[in-house]
Amino acid sequence: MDNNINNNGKKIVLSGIQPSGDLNIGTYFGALKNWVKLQNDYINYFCIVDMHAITVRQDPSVLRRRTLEVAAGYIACGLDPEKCALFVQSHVPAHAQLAWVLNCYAMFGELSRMTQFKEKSEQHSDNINAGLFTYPVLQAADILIYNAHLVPVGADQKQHLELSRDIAVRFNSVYGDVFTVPEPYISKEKSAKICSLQEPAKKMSKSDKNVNATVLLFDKKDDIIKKFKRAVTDSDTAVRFAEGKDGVNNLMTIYSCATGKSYDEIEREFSGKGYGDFKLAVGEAVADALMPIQKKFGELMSDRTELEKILKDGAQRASRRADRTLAKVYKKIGFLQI
Ligand code: ATP
Ligand code: LTN
Repeated sequence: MDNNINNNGKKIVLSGIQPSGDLNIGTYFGALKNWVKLQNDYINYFCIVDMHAITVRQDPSVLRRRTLEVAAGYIACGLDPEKCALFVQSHVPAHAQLAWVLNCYAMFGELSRMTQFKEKSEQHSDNINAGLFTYPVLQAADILIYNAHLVPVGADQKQHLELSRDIAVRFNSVYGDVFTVPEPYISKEKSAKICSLQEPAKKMSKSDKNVNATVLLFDKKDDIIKKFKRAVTDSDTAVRFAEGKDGVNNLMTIYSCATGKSYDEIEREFSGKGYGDFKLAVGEAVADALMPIQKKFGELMSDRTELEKILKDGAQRASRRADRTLAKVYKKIGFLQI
């Protein structure tokens, strides 16, 4: 019997988002919305991974503000602090402690193959630091320290999840069954990859410098509509999901995420209409879907004491579990216990 499953038969879920930029509809439709769906059926740990964020330069005061905003964003999107431990990664030191140990079980060659490392190295060629290189090891520590069974992420994180599994299996093969080998949970729906509105072959990214490429969770309705109006499409005129129509495909995906309509329904709805009508409808649907989230976010941000209390409680709950795993690992590898 798996001793990580509690009396109600519930397994463990863990995931995280970097406070590296403002939350956008990519992180919402691609990740957060799925976390909300899972929260009743699992024991949940959701963190704000501030230690990952500093692998690229951050302004300290902006990082502090964003960390709180992402926390408020989690709750505004529907995570319930009673059902989930919501916490900041740097508040639970066991993540960094386990990461050091796991560094010694992750290979230079496998880390060199990580596409996120290669992409970020190109984007930040003046700062290819060691933290950027070992980023996936800290991610493995985030996951393995809770013995998480399931890790809900967007499609871009598949490779990091495979590495976490490899590290767990490698460690277990030396020391016995210490870690649960985690499974990725990547939505089968197209929301697993929401793309940039300006370069629709690329994923919509929090750290994109082009403001028209991303729709922020807290953008005003007028701005949302403007951004969709400017979205890159193609020289065809028909709203249909097809190869070579990345821009329109992405807009159809976003519209589908916001309204629950299928691609067939969307094609029928806009048959005979042009891209102008379609873009306006997408903008309005997204603005409507975000409205309740924005309202809740405003309320949460106006009570910082309450937000800090939630994060403190989350870190305590997380630490209790994380410290147990760390103690077991230290013992297994032969660190002196006194
Ligand atoms: P950065 O641009 O700073 O690297 P990011 O925008 O990629 O950040 P993360 O914090 O790295 O965002 O990702 C948080 C979660 O959201 C991950 O599970 C990731 O897979 C998912 N995610 C992020 N962007 C998208 C997207 N455009 N489509 C689907 N899922 C996404
Ligand atoms: N690497 C992820 C963020 C992240 C994460 C995690 C996701 C850090 N630690 C643990 C799932 C589980 C990203 O770049 N999107």
